[in-house]
Amino acid sequence: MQSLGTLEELPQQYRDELASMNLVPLWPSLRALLPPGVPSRHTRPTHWKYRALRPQLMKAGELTPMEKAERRVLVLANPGHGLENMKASPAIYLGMQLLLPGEWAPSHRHTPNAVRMVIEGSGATTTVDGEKCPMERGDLILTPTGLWHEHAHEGSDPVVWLDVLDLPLIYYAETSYATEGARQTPGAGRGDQAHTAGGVVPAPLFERRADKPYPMLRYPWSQVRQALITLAEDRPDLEAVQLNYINPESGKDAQNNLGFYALMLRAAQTLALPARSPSAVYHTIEGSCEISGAGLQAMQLAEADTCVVPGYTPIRIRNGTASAATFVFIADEAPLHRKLGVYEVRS
Ligand code: GTQ
Repeated sequence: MQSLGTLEELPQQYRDELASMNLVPLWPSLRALLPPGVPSRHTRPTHWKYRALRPQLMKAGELTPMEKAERRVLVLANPGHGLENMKASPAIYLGMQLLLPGEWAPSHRHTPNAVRMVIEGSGATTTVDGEKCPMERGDLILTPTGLWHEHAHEGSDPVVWLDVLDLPLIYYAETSYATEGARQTPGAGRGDQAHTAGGVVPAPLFERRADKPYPMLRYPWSQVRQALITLAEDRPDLEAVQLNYINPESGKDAQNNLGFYALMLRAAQTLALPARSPSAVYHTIEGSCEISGAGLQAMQLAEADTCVVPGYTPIRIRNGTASAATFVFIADEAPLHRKLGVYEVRS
């Protein structure tokens, strides 16, 4: 490939004149902007161990009362993006949130889309758009763009969950903001009861329900786990036992920009995942696994661990147990890449 002229080759006076006119020559930066064949990525493979992180989160519970935090979160920041930028990947924000018994995280709504993957504890609820969604381990709760949400905890032990937001993308687009609101009065519905069986949806007066853009707000782990096991038993020929969290009314991704999946690794299974353009986050709901690949230091994910892998990286994901299934929650940027027209799978 032809090497191009550098900035240093240009007379200083010319460079200064261009800068004073808010002009920049392209050619010294062209190869960095459009590198040959594969993009440059800031995202570094990064592993956050729950066992190491948990005590620091509990310490935050002692140091900072809810009134001073609003959301008591330790952000899982990718050093490749600079910790202060609080990104796991270009479009994904990850946070570990703690709610102590009796606490309440006040109602607000914001432009970024969020989901919660519950890690431990029982008895908390997230009220989303007036529906009080129970939060139990492994549940996925959606708080899509613009919907009011608040968290409360009536149980007896700390509750911890993983927040996954498209915040870096929405912030980059200069569209990130929040509005504070009054405590919601929950109405009917707990986010999951209208769509408990696959293939059927509520049909009031035989019309297809279309009034809510996000009709399902809670995906109970007990049901998703059973669906994975049933699928695995029914289809021993399937290589990947994986489910996509979707909007049951539209059949599209559950949210606009990030994709969410539950993967079951059969006992002793190793799965090869091809290089794809999106960055992806892996979180072990149950069990353990190893994620490895060329140029990637192997990451041993214990239960409740979380890691991120940059795009365009082929990986192998191996069940850490020979005798039991491992269940992995995955979040990626595939819906965004499809909308941008840059989604790619390389074999
Ligand atoms: O629970 O609403 O991790 O607004 C970051 C921003 C959680 C939340 C985060 C938020 C929330």
